[in-house]
Amino acid sequence: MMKKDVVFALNYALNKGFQIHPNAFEILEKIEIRDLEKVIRDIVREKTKQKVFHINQEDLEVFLGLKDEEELISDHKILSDPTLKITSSEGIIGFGALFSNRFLKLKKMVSNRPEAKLLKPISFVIASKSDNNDVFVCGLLVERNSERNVTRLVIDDPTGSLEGIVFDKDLQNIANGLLIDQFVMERISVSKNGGFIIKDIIVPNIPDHVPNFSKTETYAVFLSDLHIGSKYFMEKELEKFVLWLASPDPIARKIRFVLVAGDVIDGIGIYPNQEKELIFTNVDEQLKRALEILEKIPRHIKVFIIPGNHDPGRRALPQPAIPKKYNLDLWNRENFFMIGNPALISLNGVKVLMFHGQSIDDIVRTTPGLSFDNPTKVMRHLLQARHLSPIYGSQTPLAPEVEDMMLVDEVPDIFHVGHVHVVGLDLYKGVLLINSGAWQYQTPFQTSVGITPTPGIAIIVNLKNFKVYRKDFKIES
Ligand code: D5M
Ligand code: FE
Ligand code: ZN
Repeated sequence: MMKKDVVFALNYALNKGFQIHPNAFEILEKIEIRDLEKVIRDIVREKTKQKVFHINQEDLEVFLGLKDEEELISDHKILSDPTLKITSSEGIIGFGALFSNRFLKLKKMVSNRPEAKLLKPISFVIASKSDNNDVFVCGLLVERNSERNVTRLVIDDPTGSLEGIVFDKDLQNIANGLLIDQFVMERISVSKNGGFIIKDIIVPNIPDHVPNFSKTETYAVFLSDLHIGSKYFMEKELEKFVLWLASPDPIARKIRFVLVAGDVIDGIGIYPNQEKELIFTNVDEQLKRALEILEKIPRHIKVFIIPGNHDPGRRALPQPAIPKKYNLDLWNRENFFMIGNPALISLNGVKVLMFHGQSIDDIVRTTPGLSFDNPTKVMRHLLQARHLSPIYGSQTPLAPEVEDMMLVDEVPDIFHVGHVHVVGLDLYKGVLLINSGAWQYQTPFQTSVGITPTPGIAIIVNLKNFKVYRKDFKIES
C-alpha cells in the first residue's frame, strides 16, 4: 500500500503527461522524502523545459541530492597569466621592442609553412626589383586602403616598408579583412611599371583543431560585464543566477567552474559624467558589493575572474589581475582565482583563453564587414591574426612590454570574450567561440550609438562534449 503523499505526487506527474520508471518507484518505497510533492513539481518543471517526459531513478537522486557529486572532476591549471610578467618599460623604445617581438614570434609561428622557406627581407626585395620571379615577404600591416577597385597594403619588416596593390576581387576581400598591425605574409611580383602586385595573402591563422574534452560531465558557466556599481547593473538577475547555482536543477548540480571575462565593476572615471550613472561611486564599495554577490556561489564551484576596461589595476593591455589592495577578500576566498587579461586556463584539460575584448572597438571601427552585434565574427579575425589586440595607437591602450603577451601562442579549445555586451556563439576550426554578453541593461551611451545588448543570459557548457546551453535569467518588470 503506497503512502498518500507518494500517490499524490505520482498522480501529479502522470497528469502532466509523464511516465514513471519502475526504478523510481523503488526509491519512493524505500525512503521517506520530505516535501515529496515539491520535489516532483521541480522535476516536472525542469524536465518539461528539457522536453523529456519521463522520471527515473537518476532524476530523483539528482533532485534529492543523493547522487554522489564527488565523481565530477574539477581540476584547474592557470597556464598563462600576465599578472606577474608585466614589466611596463616606458616610451618609444618599449614599443619598438614590443613590435619587433610581435614580428619575430609570428614569423616563427609560420616558419613551418612551405612558403616560409621562400621569405625574403623587404629591403632585399626592393633592391632586387629587376628579378621578375614571385617572392614572399612578411611584415606587420601598417596601412590598408581601398580606392578605385584596388586595395593597397603597406607592410613593415625590420628591414623596410613595402607597398603592394591587390587587384584580384577575392583577394581584395581577404585584404580588406586584415587588421591593422597584424602579421601578414604576401606573395608578390613586380608589375611592368615597377610597382609590387600582391598575388597571395597568407595570415598566421589557427590550424583545424581537435579540442580537448573533460573526462567527466563537468559544466562551466561563462559570464562577463557585470558592471556592479552601475545603476544599470542587473542585480536581481545576477542574484537569481547565483541562487540557481545552488538549486537542485540537474545542470546546476554539474557546474564546477564560473568564468568572468572582465568588467566586474563599472569603475569610476571610465567615461565622462559616469558618476550620474553609478550607485556606488568608488571602486572599493563596488568590489565589496561584487564580493557580497559572488561569495554566494557555492564553494565547490571555482570562480575565475579577469579584469576589463572598467576594472582597476591598469588600463593598458595586458592587464594584471584586479589588485589585492582593492579587495583582499576576493583574493583570499579559496574558490576564487584572480587572474590577468588575457589569461589561458585549463579546466579538466579544456584550455580556455579568456580575454575581455577591448580591442573589438577599434577593430569594428576600422575593418569592413564587422559589427558589434556579431562579436564572434571579430573573434574569428583575432584567431586568424593569432593576436588579441593588434591595433596600436587607437583607443585600446597597449603597454610597451618587451614581450608581446597578446599573441595567441597556443590554440585554445574555448575562446571566451566579453566587452560588447552581446551574446555570441560560434565554432571556428574546432574552437568554441563564446561572447558571454553582460549583466547590465542597455545604457544611455549604448542607446545613443545603437548597441542593443542581450544581457542577463548565462552561457553554460558541458565540458565533456561542448554542448552549449543559454539560460536566460531576465526578470520581466
Ligand atoms: O563597453 C560596452 C560596449 O560599448 C562595447 O560594445 C563597446 C561600446 N563602447 C564603449 N565605449 C565606446 C566608445 N568610446 N566608442 C565606441 N564604442 C564604445 P564597456 O567596456 O562595457 O563600456
Ligand atoms: Fe562592459
Ligand atoms: Zn568592456
